[in-house]
Amino acid sequence: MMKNNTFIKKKFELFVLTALLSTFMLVSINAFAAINKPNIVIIYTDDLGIGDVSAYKMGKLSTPNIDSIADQGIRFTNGYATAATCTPSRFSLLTGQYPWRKGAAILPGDAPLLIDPTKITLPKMLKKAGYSTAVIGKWHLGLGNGQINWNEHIILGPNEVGFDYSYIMAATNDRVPNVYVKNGDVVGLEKNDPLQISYKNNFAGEPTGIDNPELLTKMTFSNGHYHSINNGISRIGYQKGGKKAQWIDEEMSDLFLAEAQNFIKKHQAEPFFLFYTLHQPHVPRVPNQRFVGKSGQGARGDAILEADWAIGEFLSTLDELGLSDNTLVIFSSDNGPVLDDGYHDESVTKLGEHTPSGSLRGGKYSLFDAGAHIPFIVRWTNKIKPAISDALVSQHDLLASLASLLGQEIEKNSDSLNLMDTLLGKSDKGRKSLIVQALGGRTAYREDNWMLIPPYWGDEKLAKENIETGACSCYQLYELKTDPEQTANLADKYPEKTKAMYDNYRRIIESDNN
Ligand code: NG6
Ligand code: CA
Repeated sequence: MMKNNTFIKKKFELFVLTALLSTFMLVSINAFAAINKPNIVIIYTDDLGIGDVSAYKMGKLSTPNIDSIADQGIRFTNGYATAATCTPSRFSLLTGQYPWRKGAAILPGDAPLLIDPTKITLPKMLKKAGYSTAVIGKWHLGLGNGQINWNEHIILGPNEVGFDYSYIMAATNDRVPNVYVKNGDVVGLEKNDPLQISYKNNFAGEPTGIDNPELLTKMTFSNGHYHSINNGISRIGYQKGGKKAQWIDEEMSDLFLAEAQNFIKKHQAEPFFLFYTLHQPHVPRVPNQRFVGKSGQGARGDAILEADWAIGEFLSTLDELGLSDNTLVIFSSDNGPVLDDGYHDESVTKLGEHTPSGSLRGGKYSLFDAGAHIPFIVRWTNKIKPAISDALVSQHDLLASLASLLGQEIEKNSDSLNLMDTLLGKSDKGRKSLIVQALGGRTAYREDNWMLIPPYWGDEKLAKENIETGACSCYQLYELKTDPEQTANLADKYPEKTKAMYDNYRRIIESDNN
């Protein structure tokens, strides 16, 4: 009996030891994984200027939650999107390739998928490294093959270029279709009310902004945006049917936030990559009632406060799940700011002293610096020391940088540079040069602190948007460090510098990198 008891005791001890050991090993493996594979979240706003983020201390809005990312991270003062408009910037961020190599331009809502599904993308690379991947929010990179039937499952979209999960608006909030698409299916569509989309002709009997102004109950258009009406606002393009599936703008921010929170809750036990692409402050700016009037700057300011709040809630969820220390958070915007982008929404009249582009010249669409010079902040709590970096970094460097962090090989792609040490604050060396794309596929060239704008003919100003295009029949050369406002064109003063930069710029443009 005694003997038997000892035996059982021994066996139990062995069991406890084994259990402890395996728990220890599991914890170690997790800790190892945690060090090597941080979760990655890119929080990406739409048309937010560098001066809109109060951490940059340029404007008059207060964005405490975005600022908190900067307080704990590295705030880049020379961070860029590759373009001054949405589709090209997003294309580059996801593919690591310059947008003009692909002729990327602002897409209509029924455009086919722009990204080649056979090519490497950021989410594909991360999937290979063992990540669960999702895009939640604005897409604007095309869907399908050009012949979309919105009532059937849509093949060719985020899920075909590396995202395990997608919950998106197809294009922009001012373009049809005004519905959400979840993993290739329109959400909430009813069989007896099919959705039809056209960018050519209206559907018989459907009201439009131009013909039925009495139906524009929320805001009126100032430029374009006079086609189909949804939620009292007319948009670009025609849509018919799918009434139950049509979004309510006031609910969009909360919905994307809830989706983002759900995704990280669901995937908290594994490495995840979330591309959280907020729609603010793109037009039409229709924040939830909770934010209306809160900025004193009209709908644009209110929409930014709404976005900042959502970002705060999202960061709190990371905290509550105990994930903050193991999550690399990258905050940025797809292009620079614009005030009147097609609707009367008091963004101009109530702007006051606020400066969305800081002291930079131009804005969204422009070849001048405010077009693509955007807020860019990287946080990895307790891993990187809070700092400000003046290094030149671009969103399309994330592919090569994160691939290097995770030991992933990527196909030869000389557009995307590995700047991981810089992004983590271990180096202050950025890229030497960068090409940025403006409206109409025009490009400008930055090298060190110099910006060269080659000659372009055409309007010097977008009249409605009140933004300088940067077009001039002359060469323009600016020194951005001493003259960030781009007031002094030094091309005539430094003809050799101008020529040398032009040659370097052409060399990149002509380089074969597809
Ligand atoms: C422009 C729209 C503008 C906006 C932009 C795309 C007009 C007059 N203007 O053509 O409102 O939708 O396209 O913005 O229609 S972006 O941020 O997605 O690039
Ligand atoms: Ca944009």
